[in-house]
Amino acid sequence: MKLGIVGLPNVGKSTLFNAITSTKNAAAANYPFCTIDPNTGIVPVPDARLDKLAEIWDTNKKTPAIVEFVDIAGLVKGASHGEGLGNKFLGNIRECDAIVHVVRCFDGGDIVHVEGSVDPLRDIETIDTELILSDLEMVSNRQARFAKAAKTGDKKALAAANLLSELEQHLSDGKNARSFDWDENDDEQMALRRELGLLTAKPVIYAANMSEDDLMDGMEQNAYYQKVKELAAAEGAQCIPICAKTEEDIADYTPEEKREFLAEMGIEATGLDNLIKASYTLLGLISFLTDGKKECRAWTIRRGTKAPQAAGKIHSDFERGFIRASVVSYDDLAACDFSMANVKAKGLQRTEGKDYVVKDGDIIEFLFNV
Ligand SMILES: Nc1nc2c(ncn2[C@@H]2O[C@H](COP(=O)(O)OP(=O)(O)OP(=O)(O)O)[C@@H](O)[C@H]2O)c(=O)[nH]1
Ligand SMILES: [Mg+2]
Repeated sequence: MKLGIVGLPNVGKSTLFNAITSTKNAAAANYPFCTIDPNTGIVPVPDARLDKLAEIWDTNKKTPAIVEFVDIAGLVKGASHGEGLGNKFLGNIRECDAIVHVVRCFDGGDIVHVEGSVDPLRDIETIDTELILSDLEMVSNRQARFAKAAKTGDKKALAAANLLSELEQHLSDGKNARSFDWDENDDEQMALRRELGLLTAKPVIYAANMSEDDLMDGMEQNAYYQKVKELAAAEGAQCIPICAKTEEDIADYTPEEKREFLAEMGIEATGLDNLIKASYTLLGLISFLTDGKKECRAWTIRRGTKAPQAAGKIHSDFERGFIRASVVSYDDLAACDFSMANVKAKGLQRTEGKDYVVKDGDIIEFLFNV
């Protein structure tokens, strides 16, 4: 499961990637198309719950959940027709499961903007249009193929052809595939949707990239950000304010140095951790926790996963021989002052069976027998 960092050239995608991955692996410089080949990085997901458990246990090993980010080249107008290596770059996005759309929300005259001015809504539209056009081409091709197959009386092909006709119209109207009226209960439709791998069907988060000054003055005051936030809200998407440049500068600070820096700036936290957490959620992922002196660990599962399959993440024997799970939610533990005695006294330690749907922040011990 990975997220693609997408946007116009020179808006700060590689800078953000370097900040997220705490590396300088991606070349970030003030000229468009600095990035051509995608950079890939594995990023630990910040989790205060895991930190707290590790502290309580004075654990030997703390293992966070991870998520993968891909820094993709900038898209320009005409990308869907191959402009600026467009087809290659769109292909890189197709391989991702979700999108972080970086939008330039800082002025700064010396940083080149490919369109000559700063206008986040126009920029978002430019990118969306290219993604929609690329999807449209794919949907039209597939529609024609299904329509041909339907002529032989193939009912499935006919249903697919009709669905894709509607989708084709929807995209032609300039709307993205996310907002199409999919029938989530129709397995064949969902399978077709997955198979198509449409760019605009992928979930998206907007990252509003602001200047260092905004970080100090308060990011809410940035008018560009407010516009992006409104647009995101209308789409039901999240918009996270960040200052990629500063994040990159402080990426290799120690936690103490970071705290000092934030205190000096008069802020509590930067946007980066929020962005990583939101990205993880965007992928439909949650974490359950295991704890102990030997190791405290956050395990990644898809939302909706049942206890035996969650156990299988730890070891296939756990799933095969699953008997039951002993579960305490982190929030309950916290509410009991982190005392297991209190948790038990209040009956908050639950025994769950094979149909239990694991929740984010569950601390679990599995009982199994093989
Ligand atoms: N002032 C300011 N400059 C930034 C910020 N983020 C990025 N930049 C600068 O903008 C320029 C472009 O940044 P990159 O990260 O290379 O941009 P990109 O989106 O990866 O660009 P391409 O790979 O060419 O598509 C660099 O000179 C960065 O230092 C920011 O938050 N504030
Ligand atoms: Mg780049």
